[in-house]
Amino acid sequence: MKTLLISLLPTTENFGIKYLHSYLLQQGHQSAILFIPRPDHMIKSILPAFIDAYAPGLIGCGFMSYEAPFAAYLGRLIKESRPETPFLAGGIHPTVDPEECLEYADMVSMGESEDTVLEIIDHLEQGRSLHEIPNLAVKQGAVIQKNPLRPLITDLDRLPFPAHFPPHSYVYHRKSILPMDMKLFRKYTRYDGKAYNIISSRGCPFSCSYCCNSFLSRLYGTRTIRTRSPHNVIAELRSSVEAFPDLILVNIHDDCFLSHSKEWHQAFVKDYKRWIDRPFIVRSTPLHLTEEKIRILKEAGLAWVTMGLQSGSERINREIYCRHVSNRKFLEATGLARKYGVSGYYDVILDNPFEEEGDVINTLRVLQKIPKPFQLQLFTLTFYKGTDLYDMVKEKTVQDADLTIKNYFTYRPTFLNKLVRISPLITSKMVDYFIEHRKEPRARFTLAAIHFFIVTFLEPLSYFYLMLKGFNSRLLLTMRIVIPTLKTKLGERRPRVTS
Ligand code: B12
Ligand code: SF4
Repeated sequence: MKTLLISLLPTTENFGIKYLHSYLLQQGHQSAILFIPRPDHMIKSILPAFIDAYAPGLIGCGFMSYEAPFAAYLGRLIKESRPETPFLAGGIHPTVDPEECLEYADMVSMGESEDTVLEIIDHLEQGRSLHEIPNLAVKQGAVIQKNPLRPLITDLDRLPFPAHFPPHSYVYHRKSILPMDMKLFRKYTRYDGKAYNIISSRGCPFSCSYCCNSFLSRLYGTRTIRTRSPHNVIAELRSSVEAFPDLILVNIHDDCFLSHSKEWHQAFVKDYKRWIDRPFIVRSTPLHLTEEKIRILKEAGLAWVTMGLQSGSERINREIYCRHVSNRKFLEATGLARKYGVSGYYDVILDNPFEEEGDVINTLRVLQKIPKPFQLQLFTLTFYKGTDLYDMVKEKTVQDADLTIKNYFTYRPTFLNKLVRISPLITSKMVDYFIEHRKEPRARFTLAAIHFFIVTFLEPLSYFYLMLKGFNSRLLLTMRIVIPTLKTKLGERRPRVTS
């Protein structure tokens, strides 16, 4: 039986869908992926014919919350036009809200789903009932039945590698569904497909209240991190650089790559230098970034590290975000990144209704102390259903709390938010001046002008400089990734049709 997996991500870099696809192919099933990077309603006129031609026995769609309105549209479209083909929803949003998804999906697979999808296919092929399959949520009349979850996969090495350019894939491009070719793949993959994305572990040592990990750790009753062996990770990377020698960069998406043990990193680094030898990017919590680890990783090509400050108010971090990291610890970690020539990319959350003006000023005070140069990644606080913070806001009915799913990057253009944005590129004295004179029209006008200049001209230059530094001043290498990066950054800010 054939399965059609649908991805709604704006890029082809959908780990969940790729893992499922590789698993089904490895287990001897036929599977295809349909990427819909620019969802729009024109698909209505061509999707049913595509389904007829491919003739899947199961259609699965994986999505996040902001993609849910379009997933609902697709679900209804499939129900109306091809009611005989079951529509399965999976991924983080259906895991958090199976009830909502069952309004347009025949079934929902909650949580990690490799073995669940396999079991569904087996049951469909044998004409058996699906109702007892672990992880599945189904509607029985008006009642929703949620089956218990199967244990999380502990031996991640048993899973096949997710393909960079998956075989049997199609893309919705300019009102047509086309077989994916290299040109289309590059168009719809960040950095023109020249960065290889990989995950070496599942899970996070933290459980921040705004993050879906707070939901997942409650759902599974554990915060254990499951890791692949360094050998298995290197084997995946080796096969990818052999197949795509023009890969420039490796982007490691683990929630906290530095949570691996020192021994794990040592084994990884030894083979990485020998076989892969390309700059790589990681994410970490400040608590896990130690001198020893960053030194080991820098030697192997660590170019930059993404880390969260989120707020410079320790009260907010502790009481609202449940992040038990002091500002001192965060600053120490930024100092280590600087010391070892690793570029820093630091996350800050804005527009938090629990924050007062003084809290945002505290954030500015911490930012003033980070060794320059560094880059900020600013997010508007989004309350995802299922997270601890969402529940907290609902309970307390906090004023100004916008519970809709917003574009992450469109934070409010307030005076202090703008000051946060430009703070890496102005002097500490200027930050002091703007904080002190924040109510005065002259300061407000000057800040608006400087903000415009910095965002338009200086930020791209600073980004280029940080990349050059992270790539150990290798100008040619930096130039090769600059254009794809600019395209990617602009693309991430493009508004999307989602319903
Ligand atoms: C890597 C990652 C990305 C990658 C790739 C995303 C992807 N879908 O693969 C990139 C960088 C593209 C990304 C982008 C964003 N991300 Co992101 N991302 C993650 C991260 C850290 C890991 C996800 C992952 O790959 N895990 C490993 C794979 C194997 O697990 P999985 O995806 O969960 O898939 C399994 C199951 O969910 C299920 N499943 C998945 N798909 C399907 C489909 C079917 C049919 C079935 C049955 C099952 C199924 O089976 C899979 C295998 O076991 C998660 C946090 C987390 N820990 O989950 C956030 C997370 C998914 N991201 C999130 C967000 C908000 C975003 C952004 C919107 C934020 C932003 N920066 O703008 C963007 C959106 C896209 C854009 N505009 O580009 C949120 C989503 C919250 C929500 N409720 O929607 C998360 C949960 C983080 C958080 N804040 O809590 N992200
Ligand atoms: S450290 Fe990052 S990935 Fe981990 S729970 Fe916090 S926000 Fe989520």
